[in-house]
Amino acid sequence: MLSLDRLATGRADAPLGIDRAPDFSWVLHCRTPNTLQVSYRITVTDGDQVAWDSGEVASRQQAFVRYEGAPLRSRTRYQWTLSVRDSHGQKASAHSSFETALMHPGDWVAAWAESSIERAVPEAWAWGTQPPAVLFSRDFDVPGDVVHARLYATAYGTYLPQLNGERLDDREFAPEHTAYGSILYYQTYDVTRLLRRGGNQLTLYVGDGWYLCPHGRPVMQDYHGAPAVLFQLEIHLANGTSVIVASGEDTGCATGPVLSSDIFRGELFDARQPFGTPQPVRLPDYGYAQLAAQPMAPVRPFGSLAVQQIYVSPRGEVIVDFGQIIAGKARIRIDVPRDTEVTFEYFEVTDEHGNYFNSMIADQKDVYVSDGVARDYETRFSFHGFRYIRVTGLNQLRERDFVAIPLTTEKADAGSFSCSDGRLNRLYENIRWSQRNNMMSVPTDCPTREKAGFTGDIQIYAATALLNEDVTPFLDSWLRNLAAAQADDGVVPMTVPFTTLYERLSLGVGKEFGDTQITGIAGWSDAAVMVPHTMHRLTGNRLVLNDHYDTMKRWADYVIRTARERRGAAGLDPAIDQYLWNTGFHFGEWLIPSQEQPGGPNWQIPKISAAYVAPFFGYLSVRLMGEVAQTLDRQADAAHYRGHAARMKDAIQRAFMANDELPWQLMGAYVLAFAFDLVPPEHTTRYATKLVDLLEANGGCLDTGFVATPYFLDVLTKIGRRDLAYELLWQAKAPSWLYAVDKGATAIWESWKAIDEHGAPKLTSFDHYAFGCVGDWMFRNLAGLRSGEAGFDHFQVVPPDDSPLAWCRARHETVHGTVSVGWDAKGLEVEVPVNTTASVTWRGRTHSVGSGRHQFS
Ligand code: RAM
Repeated sequence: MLSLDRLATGRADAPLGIDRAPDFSWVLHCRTPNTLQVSYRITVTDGDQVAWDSGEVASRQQAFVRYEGAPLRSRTRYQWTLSVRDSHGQKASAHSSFETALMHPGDWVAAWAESSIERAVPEAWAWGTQPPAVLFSRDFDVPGDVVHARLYATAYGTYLPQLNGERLDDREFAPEHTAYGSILYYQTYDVTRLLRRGGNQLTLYVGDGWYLCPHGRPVMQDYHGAPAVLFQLEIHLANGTSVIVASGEDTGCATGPVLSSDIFRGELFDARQPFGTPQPVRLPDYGYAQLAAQPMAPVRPFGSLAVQQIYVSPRGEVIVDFGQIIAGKARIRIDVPRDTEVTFEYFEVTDEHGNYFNSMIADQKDVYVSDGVARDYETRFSFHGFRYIRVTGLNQLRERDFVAIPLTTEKADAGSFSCSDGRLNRLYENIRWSQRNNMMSVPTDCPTREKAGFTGDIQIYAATALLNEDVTPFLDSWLRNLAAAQADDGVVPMTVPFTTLYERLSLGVGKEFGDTQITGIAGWSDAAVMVPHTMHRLTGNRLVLNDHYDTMKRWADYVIRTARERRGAAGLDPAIDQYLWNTGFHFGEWLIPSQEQPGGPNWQIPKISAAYVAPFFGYLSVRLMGEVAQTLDRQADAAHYRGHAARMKDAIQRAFMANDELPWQLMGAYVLAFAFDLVPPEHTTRYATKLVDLLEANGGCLDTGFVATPYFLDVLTKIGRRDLAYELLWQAKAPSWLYAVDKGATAIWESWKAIDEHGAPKLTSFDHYAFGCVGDWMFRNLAGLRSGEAGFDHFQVVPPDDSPLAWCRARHETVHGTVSVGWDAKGLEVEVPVNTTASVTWRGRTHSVGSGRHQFS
């Protein structure tokens, strides 16, 4: 029997608060083997009005089907019915729904309410100098019984909403980190249950968040530096009437116990401080054009962690250890006399003796001052990256008084990996933790020092991210922000959202490279093309290519134009140079381990390695742009970018590959040359030998940084040395993945030698997902599970026949359902979801299979 489930709108189950044409997906189940979908039909209705009838569409598509009906009306719950026919003539149907929010700026009647309380100008990075959080409040009457109520709300700052003293849900950091100059999300809440007949109070407690933080300040015109809220509560009563309660002149503002709130560093909470009498607000006209309904799930707690041990360090510090690096906060029972000041300092690793170690440029700290009342305290407007807390001011610490609460943008789990080597399993767990810890509203580099949406980091990590979790809405949201951050000339900044800190940094490093304006960065800005391309490759999502096509194209055009118009420093023949992107600032092969130096980045590396990183990545972006155009059937563009990529490849070969070795004796140069298929056939053997020589001369350890590491193991396989790929993965000397595991890492380190042989930590991040990119290779080459060119509608299972492992299992939740692979000495078991096919290679024979469970021995 055919059945349907997981009907999703925008990858979510019956969401509230849609303001764009949504896309639909579903999963089919059927015990009959070899089942494919033959057609689908979607009808979307609003009461008895049909808003869209797709008609019967002969197609196997079961995800990313976009609504194409009548314009959607605001505040409407639409029902949708799906009917599917399969290849055995069976039919099934199912229903779901979604609800629109405010589709038009004109739907907003609320006025912006801004705090009138004087704000001291905070200092960047100085803990405790940010002004108090502001409580916006509105008292109102509900003149009847409530049948249905929605709150639409947002803020400049991050807000915590409560109705009659109760939190509306468990989300954190609304309205999320966005390119505030053009995008500000608003949230939709079902508050029916929390309202009562008669007097009610709505409050929004607003901390500085990203928007108001001096070191997170957005790059935008008309920045306004005060907390402000916009809310519209729409209440439908049993008597058929409705009431709107909106922000405006009846909103008051006051400060209270949060005396300083800094999302990067922590907060100062003085429990003795009551909220003041509400003051009138200002009513600035910030308009509604920037508003968009939050298009993805919120940041939420992801379970909780108990204390593993509390100990006194050699220096006499009291340290609470949760055994795992997380990003989030702690809930702490505090029961101390009035006026006692308690300090919580969060950190990732101890020094080699077990003492507190601050690996960051500033503290991560919360301070609580007691009013004498026992309570559970948790920071409201900040999060920290930590495994340990150093506690001062509390006597008699009890393990049960501390709970760590990991926070992350909520996403459906989409993967698992396990094998006969426990160290690889730990590596995989570390990857999962770093992924969670670095997806707090936007993909970040680390949850501690910078909390920044570095474009390079997610470019490197996107494939692994997609195999582990359903990050589609999350990345799609980030790409909207990327588009907003893209400059008129096509430049994509180093971070998205772009903040003034990174704007200054970009201008500063640019000067070193002879530029007075911000230029695109190879391997970082290329995220504009590479992230959507990777999303399509792993999920078959054509919408993402369509929706972001202009951004991608503007980026590829920037590369082409920059190469043509600017001559590089090497003095190459202009006929060649015009196809090489070889000017401007680049991070290059960022963090090559042998070139690292104590105390900060080695800025020589960008200079040297940019000479190949920029032309190679420029070529790749243009080539991928050609593929994207082809996928979308835009033939003229496809021919244009393909032709251009061919000329770029030819120029690269003529400029750098005339000899039997590359001009740079860096592993990364060879890795990328092979990875991007740039090596001329006559040099393949020689370059391969060269790469192997470099690896062997380095004691079998990699010496690649950010941009080449993701390709290293694949390149070794490509040159016929899978044995060396295994050696690299199983390498335990630094630098290597397992070195970190052996040193007790519980997340992925930023630097390969973050902890030295003697256990001494460096000033670096211990929670950076970038090098976790190896997860993608592990799925493909240890488990042997590989997507097709456009998702898993046809995939491959190719367990290695020379694996050092005794067994391996992996699972991936595709848009079609669960794919799983498990093999050991006895045989192979593969699960192929309905509406997919697979080719399975086992013990030298290839089998074509359809849906069902298959065993091979
Ligand atoms: C560091 C970040 C990030 C990297 C940049 C270049 O500060 O942590 O990982 O992308 O620099």
